[in-house]
Amino acid sequence: MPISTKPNLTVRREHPFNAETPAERLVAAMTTPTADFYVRNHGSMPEPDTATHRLSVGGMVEKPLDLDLATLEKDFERREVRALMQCAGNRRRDLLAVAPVAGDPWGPGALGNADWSGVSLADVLKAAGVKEGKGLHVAIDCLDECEMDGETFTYGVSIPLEKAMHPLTLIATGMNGEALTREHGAPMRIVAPGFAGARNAKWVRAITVQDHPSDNPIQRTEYKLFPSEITAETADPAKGMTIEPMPLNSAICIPANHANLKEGRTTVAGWAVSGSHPIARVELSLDGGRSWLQTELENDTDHPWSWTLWSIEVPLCVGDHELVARAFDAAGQTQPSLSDDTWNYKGYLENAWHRVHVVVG
Ligand SMILES: Nc1nc2c(c(=O)[nH]1)N[C@H]1C(S)=C(S)[C@@H](COP(=O)(O)O)O[C@H]1N2
Ligand SMILES: [Mo]
Repeated sequence: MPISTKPNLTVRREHPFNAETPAERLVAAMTTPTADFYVRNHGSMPEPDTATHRLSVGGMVEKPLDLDLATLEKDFERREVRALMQCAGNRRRDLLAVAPVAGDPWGPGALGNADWSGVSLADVLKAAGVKEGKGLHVAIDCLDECEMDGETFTYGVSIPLEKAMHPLTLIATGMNGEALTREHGAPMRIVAPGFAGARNAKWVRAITVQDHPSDNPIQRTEYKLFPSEITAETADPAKGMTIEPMPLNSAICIPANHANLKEGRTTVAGWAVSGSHPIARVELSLDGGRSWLQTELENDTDHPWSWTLWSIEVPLCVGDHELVARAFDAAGQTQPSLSDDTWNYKGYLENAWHRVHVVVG
């Protein structure tokens, strides 16, 4: 994969290609331009022929389907959703400061907000005559080849049928007003708003309704949350919590960590994301969390699956400063203060107060 197709990103790993958005680009606009959108791959980056690519829909359905892109777009109503996509490993770097963790050291840029378009996964499942019931799952199989622990397989995950039946869970074919690009899963991917990036499968080739989660190694062993006392040696994947919804979180995007600033007023800005309730406030502390300032919110009120951007101007005197941010949601919930409280050996779901150090001269 020529890395030059994403020159705006900070590369975390070249093979497979993994790259995040530089923080200052994230707060430049409510939706993240596709050129700036992070990329998270586990294996190869397929480039299926759009004209011949087919999607099969089967399992616990009455009428299995085999669709090409043109039929999908012609036979089903077009749907759009503005939704945040976030890697479960976003902000993992902050956990590394506590103790080693597995995986790439993502900063706060393994997320992006996009306008997705396509068809409702529920409409397709209904057309296939899905048998609705409790405890069912929709397994999604993809084209990219992954390698893990000496095993080669194609990427696959699953989501609960209830999430699959949400009208805004999409088989997306477009992103930000254009056809999906190769990096983001062309010609079709799943967009499950609010769910961890991993469940938003790219390069989808098959959808299967079944009575158990996907048996794919990605679903079985990855993206599981463990308590802090569990290590790589003691972890039993079957006992880990399958990461689906993402937690309340926020981060400072400007100024950058370790920035050198001039004395005077400085703009501090960042993102906030919430799971179940809208963001109510985002606060900034200049004294390690003893007192807090209220930031100005840019809430994307028409789009419940979108993120919130925030900013504040603060006077900074000469010296070293720690800027600390935390968000509250509409249920009054907030983020843990320390990464010691969120640490887990796989480095997922880091949402402790975000801290940035700057030097004012
Ligand atoms: N087929 C496939 N789908 C995938 C992945 C992958 O490696 N292969 N990575 C997942 C993960 S972990 C994330 S965070 C998102 C990232 O989506 P993006 O690369 O479009 O930003 O895709 C998800 N879907
Ligand atoms: Mo991810």
